[in-house]
Amino acid sequence: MPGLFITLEGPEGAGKTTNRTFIADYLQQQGVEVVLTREPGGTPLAEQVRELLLAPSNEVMAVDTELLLMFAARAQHIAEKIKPALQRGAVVLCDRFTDATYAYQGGGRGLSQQRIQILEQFVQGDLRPDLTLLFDLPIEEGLKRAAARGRLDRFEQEHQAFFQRVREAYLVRAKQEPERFSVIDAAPILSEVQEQIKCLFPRIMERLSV
Ligand code: T5A
Repeated sequence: MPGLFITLEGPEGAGKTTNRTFIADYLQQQGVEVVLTREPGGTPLAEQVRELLLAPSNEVMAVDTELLLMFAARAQHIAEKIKPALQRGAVVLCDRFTDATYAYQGGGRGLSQQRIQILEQFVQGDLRPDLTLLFDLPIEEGLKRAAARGRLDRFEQEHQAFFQRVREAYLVRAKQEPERFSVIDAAPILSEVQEQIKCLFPRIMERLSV
């Protein structure tokens, strides 16, 4: 497909949403069509599934239910928004995608990679991100930032060890696919984080002109 699929990943409060806007501003100044989106969510139906997934509840959600809902939302998101945008030649900037499933449902919840891979292939076919920015930072710092915004969602109520496993799973994936991943140190002040991101702009523009 002629467009470019860029995903932003990382633990809670890492700065993905903040920096997605920063990247979009730069690309739009270059005359590039940018589609901003997120997971779970991104379409009206998938946003409804997001509500189910994030709402704190007294009923414990089975891990397989959580996994299937993530991929159900993703199937809708890909069909309705991501693929049409990529076919038009747009840059899709997506806040979380399937690496989050490997990190949270795999690393965090302990589901096997093979189970996730089966659904990834079923739902996505050949679709994979072209570039993934992993915003990495100590768990305590990210949770502090997320907590400062108010009420915690179902995931944010997890214990520290869960997030530690999530962080580690992300870092393992980044090591396995160094061509696709760029790891950003998300701990410093925002301007320093954005200096690191700026270094990626030539690479993104180059990919767009190929
Ligand atoms: N999930 C998702 C799964 O389990 N499996 C999956 O397959 C998928 C797709 C989604 C949840 O769903 C789970 C993971 C998640 O728990 P979400 O709201 O999309 O939830 O994800 P969150 O990580 O919770 O989103 P956040 O908004 O909390 O984190 P962001 O987007 O990384 O951070 P951001 O940009 O909103 O920043 C948080 C705060 O920190 C400040 C910002 O101003 C903001 O107030 N900040 C900084 N402060 C100081 N220094 C910096 N460098 C800062 N950068 C940002």
